[in-house]
Amino acid sequence: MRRLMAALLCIGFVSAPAAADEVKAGTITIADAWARATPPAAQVGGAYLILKNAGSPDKLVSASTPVAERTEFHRMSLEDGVMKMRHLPAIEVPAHGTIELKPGGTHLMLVGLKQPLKEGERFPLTLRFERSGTVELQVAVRKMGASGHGSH
Ligand SMILES: [Cu+2]
Repeated sequence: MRRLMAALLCIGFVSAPAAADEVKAGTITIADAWARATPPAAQVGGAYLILKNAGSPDKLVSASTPVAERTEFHRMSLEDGVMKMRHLPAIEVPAHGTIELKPGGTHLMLVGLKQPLKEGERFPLTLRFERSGTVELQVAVRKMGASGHGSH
C-alpha cells in the first residue's frame, strides 16, 4: 500500500504551474482547482474549486487525494464576530447553480498531509458526486497567501 501511494505521488506531481483546466463529470463542470502551498511541517492544507451544475441538483459526497490521508468538507463562517469552521457531510450543488469553494468560505480540507504542497506543483484529486459520478482532476498549488487557515 505504501509503495502504491509513493507511485501515485510520482505520477501525480509534475511541474506545471499553468492554470488548471476545466473538467466535466455528468452535468457538473469543475473549474479553477487550486490549493494553497503549505509550510514544511503542515498537517493540513486547503483546496478550492468552482462547481457549475448544468442540470438537476447534485451533491459532492466525497473527495480524496494521494497527498493526504483524507479530504473533508469544511465551511468557515463568521458568527458573532468569531470565525468558526464546520464539518459538512456533503457539498450541495443546486440545479443550474454555481458553488465556489474559496478561502474563508466552503473548502476542501486535506487532513494528514503526506508531504508539503509546493507552489507550482500539481496533485490529483478525485471527486465523487451523487448523480454525476466520479472524476479525477489536477489541483494547481499556488503560493501561501496572507488570508488562510489561521483558525485551524
Ligand atoms: Cu478547514
